[in-house]
Amino acid sequence: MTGKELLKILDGRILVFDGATGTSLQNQNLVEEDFGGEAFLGCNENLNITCPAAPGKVHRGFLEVGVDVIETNSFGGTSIVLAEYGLAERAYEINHAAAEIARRTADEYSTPDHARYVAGSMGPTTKLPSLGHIEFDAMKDAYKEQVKGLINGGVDLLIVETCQDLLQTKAALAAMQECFAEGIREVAVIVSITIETMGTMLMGTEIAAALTTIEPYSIVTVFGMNCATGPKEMEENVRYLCENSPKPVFVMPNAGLPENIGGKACYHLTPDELEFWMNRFVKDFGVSVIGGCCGTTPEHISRLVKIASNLNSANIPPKKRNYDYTPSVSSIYSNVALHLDPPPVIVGERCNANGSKKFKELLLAGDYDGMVQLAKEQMKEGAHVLDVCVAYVGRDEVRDMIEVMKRFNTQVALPLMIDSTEYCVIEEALKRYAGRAIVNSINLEDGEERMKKVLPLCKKYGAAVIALTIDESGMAKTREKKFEVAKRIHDLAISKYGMREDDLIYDTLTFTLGSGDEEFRNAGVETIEAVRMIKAAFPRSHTLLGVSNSSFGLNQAARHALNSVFLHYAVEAGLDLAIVNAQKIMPLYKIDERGREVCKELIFDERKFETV
Ligand code: THG
Repeated sequence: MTGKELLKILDGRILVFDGATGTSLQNQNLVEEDFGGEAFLGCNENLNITCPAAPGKVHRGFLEVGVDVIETNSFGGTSIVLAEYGLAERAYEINHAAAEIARRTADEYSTPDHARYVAGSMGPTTKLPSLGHIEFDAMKDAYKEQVKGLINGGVDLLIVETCQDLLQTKAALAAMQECFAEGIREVAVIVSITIETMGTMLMGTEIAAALTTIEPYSIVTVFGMNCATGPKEMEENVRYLCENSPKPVFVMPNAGLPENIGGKACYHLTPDELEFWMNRFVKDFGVSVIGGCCGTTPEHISRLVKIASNLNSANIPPKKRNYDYTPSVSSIYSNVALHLDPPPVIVGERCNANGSKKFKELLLAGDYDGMVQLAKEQMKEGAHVLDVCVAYVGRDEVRDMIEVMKRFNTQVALPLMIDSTEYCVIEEALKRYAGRAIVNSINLEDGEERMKKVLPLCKKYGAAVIALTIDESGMAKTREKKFEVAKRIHDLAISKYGMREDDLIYDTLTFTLGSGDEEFRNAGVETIEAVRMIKAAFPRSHTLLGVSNSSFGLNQAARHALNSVFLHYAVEAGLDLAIVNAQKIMPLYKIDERGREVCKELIFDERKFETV
């Protein structure tokens, strides 16, 4: 089943997933021999080989009560988890077997009136890449093996569930993208995150940040949450998703919060209670796909089937899908919209080896913790996003970026902008960033060369991207030329590279205004007017300027004044984001009238004087 086919099915009905696999297997009181010996006791995935009747029985239990989708017994099926039982080498075989068992059982129950589907279950593994437990590529490769086993074994779709670290989720999604590109049959994908009782994912990720990070992935058809709590505790997050997600929403709660009784997790939510909450989520909130996680039995799930079958396409509640979602970027913790009211989004400029003496010195000293401190300072100064550039002559930019990203990912709460001209630096950064980053930048200086390399990375990791108005003939100077280059990038990025209008942030180039150079007399006004033209033509797109460039060469006081006045007029023309020193931007009333006037004349080329 492709993503399109899944969406089509969801147009007319609610889809019902099965209930708990793990706790259902436990309830079969399986013994050592079933698992294939003492060494494998508790390895549920090995049962696919040693005792296929056990997962088969779980599937039957749920198919009997009428579910639409059963999940394969492969939650812990990556080599990462199987290694704990010495079974890493058998990962492909185990996943393939899990898929075959589920496929065979589902097919037995499938009728022309009621198709039964198989979802390949992919758990979070036992490692958190954001904490350095495992490298992104190693995790991605383990997931690739699982994906191949599941798809070749016959699943209809894949579900990455119980996600705890968005970097783990990204590794799973990168694995799928690579498999599909290698010719493995493409199937629909569901991503389901776990919000712990404290209200965030295990890594501290808020629901909005998770949605912002996963939403850009075009291979993901459905997004939602499962595990950790019962439905009651999920209510506010389910409401958030239904109001904000452009993708249909998935909810699969536990049978309440587990209670530890004699070392065993016990779940107490009754089928009545589950029915009450899920009915509310479907009918009042607009959830599209429902199921049960830990502790949910066929009796619980029969109530979900009842909810779904009471709704036919005539009375199906409108599934809320927010196509007018707010384009945002995100750190591992929280998100920031790409347009704020009042504007602009402030992008701190100081974590730049070429733009800050202090950052450069920290970099040269290898003082990565000091760099984290500088990032945190900018947050206190009012920055919303941070530009990060570690390019420095004579240093290994890839290595420096890796060291910085490993720390910034979890230690800096603001979303990051990855500022580099090197593709491999960009990719190594994106691989270590759990949130949704902005890539700085693409242009048409060498024709499509740079877009061809960078945009697939943006797609692969879900990043937004800055597009500079530079083409084969150089930096665009007039508003018309800036707009023309922006439009060319816009059309290519969308039609050829699958980007969306709101993934793009145009930079109409900030030249130095105080240089006295005749060629740049109009530079300020042309840059600002180009912002206006782009916002008018592409209303869902964004604009950005590196404002401090405008005042290079002037004294400090003049720089602050000119930067502030330039920013003021650019924002008036529709600028969304500005790379600035957050601390040094002043409201206009703090600049004396004469200063304001001189800056304005400089920006709009109205000068009545010849020197500043
Ligand atoms: N567009 C995009 N990205 C950009 C730029 C742009 N990235 C880099 C740059 N331009 C924006 N960042 C800075 C950072 C610092 C300064 C200017 C632009 C700056 N620094 C002081 C100086 O050089 O005098 C030094 C301050 C210090 O040492 O503390 O002015 O346009 N997409």
